[in-house]
Amino acid sequence: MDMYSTVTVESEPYPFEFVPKQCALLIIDMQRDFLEPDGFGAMLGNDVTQLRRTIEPNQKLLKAWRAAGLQVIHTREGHRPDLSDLPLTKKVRGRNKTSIGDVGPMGRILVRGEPGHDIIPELYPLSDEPIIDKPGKGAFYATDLHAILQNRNITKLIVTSVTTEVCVNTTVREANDRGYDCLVLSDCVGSYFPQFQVAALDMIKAQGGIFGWVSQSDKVLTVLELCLHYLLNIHSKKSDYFRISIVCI
Ligand code: C5J
Repeated sequence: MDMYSTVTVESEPYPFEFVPKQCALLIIDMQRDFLEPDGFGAMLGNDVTQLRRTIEPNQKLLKAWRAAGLQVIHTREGHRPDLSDLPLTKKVRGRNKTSIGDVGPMGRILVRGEPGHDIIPELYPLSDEPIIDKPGKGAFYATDLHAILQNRNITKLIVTSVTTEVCVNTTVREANDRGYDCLVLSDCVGSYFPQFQVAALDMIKAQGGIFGWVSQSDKVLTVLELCLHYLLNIHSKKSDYFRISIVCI
């Protein structure tokens, strides 16, 4: 078992199989405006603790995924500073006094380059990890995500982060229509609304996994650990072999 073998994660509605090297960890919209207590989400009256509980499991998973040398991709929801990619319908929906593009608690709300639009420091991308800037809820709409996945030979996605019923669900549905299999980790995705968290996960795994699979991060971590142990074993056996050969010479 290594990063090029098929591995299996205990999941619902049935085990999820993937080849680690052909699977990307897709971290959706872990942005300051959604998660921080003085961000846009909190300003609208949402309980950010419902999202913040996902930070720690995502950190653990990200650390392990990076250590295994696997593909990580981050997304951010937001718009151009001139708002030319912001539909008026999205701007005015909700009838809030302050909306997307206006000055909010952390700069202009959901505008690229503003502090609130950026990813939280706990999960900050490394310089070689692609960041997909998306104007919509789905990560495939008006982005180059599909091209990046195709070019890197990625066929399956482990999807995490926020919010479960909005950007995570939309992305998983878009991914389905493009031929990707998705595993969603319940402890790594969050909604401001506990009832939507449950319903959104149920919808993914219903009808034999109509949109994908649902599991927890510890199950993926176990599989990654097994792969890493296997690789370490192989390497230590190889170095034993080399040591013995050198001694024989
Ligand atoms: C929302 C998101 N909820 N990332 N965005 O507006 O789910």
